[in-house]
Amino acid sequence: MTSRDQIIRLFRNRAGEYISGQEICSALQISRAAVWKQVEQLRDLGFEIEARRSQGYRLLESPDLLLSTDITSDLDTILVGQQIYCENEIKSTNQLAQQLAGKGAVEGTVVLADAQSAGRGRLGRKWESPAGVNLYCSILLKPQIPPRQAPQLTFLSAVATAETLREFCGVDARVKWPNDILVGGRKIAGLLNELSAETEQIHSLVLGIGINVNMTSDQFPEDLRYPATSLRIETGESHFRLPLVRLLIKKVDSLYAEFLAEGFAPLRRRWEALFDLLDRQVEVDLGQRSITGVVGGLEPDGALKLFLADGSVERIIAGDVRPIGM
Ligand code: BT5
Repeated sequence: MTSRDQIIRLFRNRAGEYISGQEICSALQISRAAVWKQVEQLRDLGFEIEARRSQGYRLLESPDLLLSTDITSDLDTILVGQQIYCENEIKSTNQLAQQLAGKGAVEGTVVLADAQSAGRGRLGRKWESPAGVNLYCSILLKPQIPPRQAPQLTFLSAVATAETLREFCGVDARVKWPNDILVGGRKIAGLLNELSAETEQIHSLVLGIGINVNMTSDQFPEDLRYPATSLRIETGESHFRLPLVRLLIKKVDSLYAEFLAEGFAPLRRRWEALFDLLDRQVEVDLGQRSITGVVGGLEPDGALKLFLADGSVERIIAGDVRPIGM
């Protein structure tokens, strides 16, 4: 732990109390001048710290920063979040997670960034990633499952994200097949899973999760594929990202443990409970052609089951699903 992390943890553990300079010196094993320097650096980051000559230092306010020391404190997960990287601005958290995987990073490693300069969507699309307002998160997994089952874990990040948003602030987050998270029909989060595998074995699977937290309407470009929203737009207030990311990490951890122990079935049930197009008439854009039918749920492998008017059943592996008559 760095001196900065230690001092933050000390302040957090003694919320509202003055801590003497001497006590901080001995806890961190640094000089008084170094303590002062640390305090100044924290102030530069946006921490409000009061200093009183006879009593010491007291933390008054913390900024909405993502610091690994805060995230890991009493996190109590089985696997996810044992190692956490919190970056300022990087190209893409998925890209860094893949690089770390190549260097042998442990399963469950989490990469977070305050901003992304080249946030990735699917099929080479871009993910808008302004600084300080949203969550950009990648989680490295190494499941011992055949690569053809890897798409099942797209449903894991979808369920984790939607359940997290619902529990965090009560928004009616829904899943859209295969991997968007919507509130009131508007996209609040996007998911991008990236796989590195050979025929028989998965090397790494990076779950990329982007959640619009405090983004305001004027921060969205006009040419988005679908209407977009954020937690702030939906709830009318801004939210601290720290408790949100902790909840998300815990959720991914418990769902992954459940997936490893019991397979896809429980995840599929959870996903279907968050999917509001079940039994609905939809149009599916397959690229070259579109088909219409009634949604019959998920197949065991994650494909979407569609009942067509002629009585046949179509399995959709990839495509864009839109409800008809909404
Ligand atoms: C996605 O792609 O929805 C996947 C987005 C994954 C982003 C996360 S952030 C952490 C991790 N690191 C990364 O580099 N990526 C992941 P797709 O379904 O292709 O949607 C992309 C489309 O959504 C774009 O073409 C825009 O039209 C729209 N879009 C872009 N930014 C958005 C935003 N912040 N909110 C809502 N819609 C957005």
